[in-house]
Amino acid sequence: MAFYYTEPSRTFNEFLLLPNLTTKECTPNNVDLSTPLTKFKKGEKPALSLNIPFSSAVMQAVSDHHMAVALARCGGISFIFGSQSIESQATMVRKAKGYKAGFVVSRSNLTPGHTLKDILDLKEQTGHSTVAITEDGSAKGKLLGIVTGRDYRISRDSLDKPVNEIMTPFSSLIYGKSGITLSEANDLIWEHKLNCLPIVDEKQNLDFLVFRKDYDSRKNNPLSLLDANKSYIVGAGINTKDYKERVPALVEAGVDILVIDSSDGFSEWQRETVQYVKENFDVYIGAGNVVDKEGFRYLVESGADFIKVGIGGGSICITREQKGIGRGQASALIEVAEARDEYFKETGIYVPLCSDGGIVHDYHVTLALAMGADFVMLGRYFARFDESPTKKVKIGNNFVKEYWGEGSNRARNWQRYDTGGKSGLVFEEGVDSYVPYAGSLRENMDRTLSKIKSTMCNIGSLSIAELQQKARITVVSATSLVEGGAHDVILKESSMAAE
Ligand code: RVP
Repeated sequence: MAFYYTEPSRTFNEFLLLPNLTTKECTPNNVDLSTPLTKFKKGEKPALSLNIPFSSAVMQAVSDHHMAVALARCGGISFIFGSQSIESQATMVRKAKGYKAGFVVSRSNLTPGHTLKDILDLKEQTGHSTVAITEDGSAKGKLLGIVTGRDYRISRDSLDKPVNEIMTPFSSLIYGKSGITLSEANDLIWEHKLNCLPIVDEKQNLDFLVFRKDYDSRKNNPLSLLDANKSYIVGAGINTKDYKERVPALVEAGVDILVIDSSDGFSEWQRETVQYVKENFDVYIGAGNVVDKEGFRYLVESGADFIKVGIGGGSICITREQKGIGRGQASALIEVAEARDEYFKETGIYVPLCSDGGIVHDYHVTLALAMGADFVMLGRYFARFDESPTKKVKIGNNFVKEYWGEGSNRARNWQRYDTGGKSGLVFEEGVDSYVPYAGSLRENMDRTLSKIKSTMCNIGSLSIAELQQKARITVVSATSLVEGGAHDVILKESSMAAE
């Protein structure tokens, strides 16, 4: 006989948080939203953490290299979409990793024997106007000079002019020595009015470049999510079909963490994929999606570093209608969080949870965190911003952005939905849609974070862990839902636009 759950499947909309005592030190400025991204042992620190509990969805319409940089600047992480060729996904990862806020591995390099034409071709290709000239033309070769846009005049100089007649030679360069700190490098940049400072080792080999333009960006982004080389931390989605080819290319491109992108992750395919990655690479990997204790256990015991929760709750997702599987996002999260806490008690290993899909209002994020998520994954939210990869179009008097599901005919990401059998998308599990255009990520994220911090202060908690311990959550009745919005008044037009 089938098993019946006694409780209905619930969504975030059906819950509210109750305030606790707010002490005087409990102010939004004192709230710390950092959160673990990878599993860790009791008493230890996770290898990777986020500075804000946000990740952007593994979707064509959401997470490319632009989104990855913009979100990492705010302190979160993007998982660059996997429903593209291995090559183009690896290029996106490389671009995001190369976009460093500090010490940059030089990405435009030539030898003194090249010509002005080569410089111009390279500039066209990479968009960089600073070219390092090294003995062997590599990023880490012996530095012989630097060429910038100020070193040549296209109208006067012949395209055949050799680089060694154009470049500022090493003997005239101001440079820093390997091992100097970023603030020392910045001092040199300011002192000598440079745009770019090369950093070389004791053998004159090029180590990094430090750019003046990055200075302001660093000051304005105190929560930037950076690795030890001051590159942004970048994630990428993979599938359980071509991982043996895709993962090496992504790792080579510098990806920090992978996630298996699947509508239903409770499968032997996922176990095999996680095990393969763990056995062959030194890279972190999340798995999912699951909606119950059994799915959580299975993937954690397979070696996953974090677990993603949610089936069918995505705004563009029609899996529940098409196949009749899924679970209300809140119910799924509550059960999986319980399983995670039990696992922690048993083993002393804490496995972060990502609540994926179905976040509509900003307070849903706070609810998800209170219910045990360590971070959330959002698609619709990010698709609305300038930084998402999709077209902004005007419909009537309003600007909108395109947003489509990975299971739609437009994305045709069959690997995400495959349950074994022939390749290809047999029926759709997602729709193609528009979302209201909302401006820049930074502006919106600042507002969302303010709301989350404010609620956390109401609950008397200064960290996500404290929120999870202290939160008191109540189910709302259908009638009290109405009471929660503006009601029994005639709204002025200016109020209608407010979220
Ligand atoms: P939302 O934030 O509610 O837009 O949901 C985004 C999530 O929806 C994704 O992270 C993914 O789990 C899921 N998704 C993506 N495509 C589809 C689909 O086509 N059904 N679903």
